[in-house]
Amino acid sequence: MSSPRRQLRTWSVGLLAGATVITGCSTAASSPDPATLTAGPDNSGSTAATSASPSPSPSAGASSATASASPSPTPTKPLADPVAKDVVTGLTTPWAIAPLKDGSLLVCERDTSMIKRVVGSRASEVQRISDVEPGGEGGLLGLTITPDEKTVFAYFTAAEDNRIISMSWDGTSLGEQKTIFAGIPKGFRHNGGRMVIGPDNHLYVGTGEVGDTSLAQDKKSLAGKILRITQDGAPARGNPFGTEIYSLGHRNVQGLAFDDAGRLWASEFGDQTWDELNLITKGSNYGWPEVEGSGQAEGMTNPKVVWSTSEASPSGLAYWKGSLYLAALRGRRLWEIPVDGTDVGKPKAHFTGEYGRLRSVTVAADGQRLLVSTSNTDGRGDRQRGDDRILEVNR
Ligand SMILES: [Ca+2]
Repeated sequence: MSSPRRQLRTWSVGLLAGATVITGCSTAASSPDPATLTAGPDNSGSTAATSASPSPSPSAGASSATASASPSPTPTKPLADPVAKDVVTGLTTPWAIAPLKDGSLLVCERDTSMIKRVVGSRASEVQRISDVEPGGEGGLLGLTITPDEKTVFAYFTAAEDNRIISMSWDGTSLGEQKTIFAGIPKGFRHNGGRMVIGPDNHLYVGTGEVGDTSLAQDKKSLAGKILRITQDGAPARGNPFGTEIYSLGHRNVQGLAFDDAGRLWASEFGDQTWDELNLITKGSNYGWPEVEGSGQAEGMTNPKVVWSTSEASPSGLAYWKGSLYLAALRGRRLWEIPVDGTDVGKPKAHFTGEYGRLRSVTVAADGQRLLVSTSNTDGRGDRQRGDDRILEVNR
């Protein structure tokens, strides 16, 4: 574990502008420390946060090798401001992007049930997924592809449930739909849907509590959880409760990303006040509905960052160049959160209001840029010319 001192901070952005929030952390045995940080809506000057670590070694965790490959301290060279340009326009409710090594993209559309391929600036239909029943926040949601690009997974809302299918991918077309996991509760709202393949090759899946808050704490329900399953849909070995459940107490997980040390981060919609960025550990309870944002509840893990819902309403999440990038729907901006081990620096906003609602953010297959999709055709946005679009972000 890294120094307990540095696990005790929750950045607070928004409602309590300038206020300090000090919270407990997931490890009950950690000693409290009066470390304080203040965070306000001021989005300038955050680069210092990434380089302020007094320690050259980010962590002593089991998987720290990748993070500490260099014996010297973290370089301090600040990154240039990110610049965005259109990759493709004219999409309808794009929800998730699966980048391919040849530079093209697979993208799924929530409301059309379609998987499209984007080559250059042109999108064309690959396949309409059958059995999708779009409605409310449901529809064709998650999409991810294995590193060998042979298998595609999709998460969608069907007639009775949310489910996950796999399909083979041969470079041009998708094979037969195979349901690998069914029975995730569905609702008009809070259907979760994000999927990511972990360093262990298992699928990590964010679900929502479908508007029934009690389900989030119910270990017998798949709602309001992060699941960890094999690519065949079985509970992954080593899960904390002997089931598919990896963590609980979530309201509606919308973003999942692994950092370069193999830690899992998740974004989550709050209710009326606080959206969350959480560092996910096996078996931990993230508080909902007992706690929204940070609290003192026994046995519950506090977020690393909270935002007022008007500044975030977070969806997709990606780790790139030492930071997490979080796409904000209602907040209409891309949040950058510097990561240093298990600690985070001051969040910084990019593109505020420029592109409207942002749904997903994914690292391109070559690692050189981010791909960010808008969500202005989802019924809650103001449609601009060209919406919805996928942007390429460079810096
Ligand atoms: Ca929480």
